[in-house]
Amino acid sequence: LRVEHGLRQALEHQEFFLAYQPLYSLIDGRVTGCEALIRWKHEGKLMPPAEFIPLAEEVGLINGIGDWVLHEACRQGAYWREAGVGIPCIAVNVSGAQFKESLLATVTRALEKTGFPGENLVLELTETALMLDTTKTERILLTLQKMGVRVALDDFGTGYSSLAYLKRFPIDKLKIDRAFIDGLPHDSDDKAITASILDVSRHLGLETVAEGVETQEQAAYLTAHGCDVAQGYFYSYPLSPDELETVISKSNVI
Ligand code: G
Ligand code: G
Ligand code: MN
Ligand code: NA
Repeated sequence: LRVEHGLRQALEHQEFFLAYQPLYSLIDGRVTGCEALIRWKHEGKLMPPAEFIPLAEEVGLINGIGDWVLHEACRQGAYWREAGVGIPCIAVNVSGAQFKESLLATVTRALEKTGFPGENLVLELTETALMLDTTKTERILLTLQKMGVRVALDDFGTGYSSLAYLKRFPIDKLKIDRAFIDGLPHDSDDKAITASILDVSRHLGLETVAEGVETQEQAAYLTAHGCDVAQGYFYSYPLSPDELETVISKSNVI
């Protein structure tokens, strides 16, 4: 209850901020973009989003928070473009409730207000979100596609009937859940699952992003099996905007 109360005031008191984790091309090593990750400093301590995001969904605060996240990521992205910092795209996580209720309006407003181009925005959705109402989902995704906004399926492989979604919906990227990256390159189940996802992805013409890459061996396995992009502590932790700028200037992105 105390946390819920804190969460209600957090937007007002500007206690949220975003960290940005860079994504690396496994083909040429450049930074292809970053994922925005919300952070909440509550009573002097960082509260993990895995705890407060589900709470925010439960108590009806997720739309307000999601709205803030999108505006802030687009504001930062527009600033980076203006400043000549080459960040090809910014990925933003969208929760299921937000997807259903207010996503299109929020995205439209955020892009208009900040001047950030839709082509530089990626939305990370989960299979659970897409499952809520497939007709509505299809309509939302087609509208996003018209706006140039790309969609990544997050935590891929942990949800339901993943392959049916790939066939039905306009999706651009798959993010292989880090649960499957963990055991690479030794665990035979993880190897089989990862290789299969990469295979399907290639045949469907999707970009594949591996999450939670923590070792050189994992990166080598993924590169050898045709994964396009990697993200994880092996490359970089989530960073402040300033730290990300430094990484970008070293990685030499156009
Ligand atoms: O950021 P980690 O750094 O702890 O994130 C933990 C979980 O919280 C992940 O599943 C991530 O997708 C989710 N998450 C992080 N930032 C956001 C956000 O801005 N919005 C939503 N809906 N989820 C987020
Ligand atoms: O579910 P989603 O992909 O949005 O989750 C992103 C989460 O993964 C964030 O909590 C982020 O901090 C975390 N993360 C990013 N890289 C790594 C990694 O290499 N290892 C682990 N364990 N977590 C990671
Ligand atoms: Mn994500
Ligand atoms: Na994930």
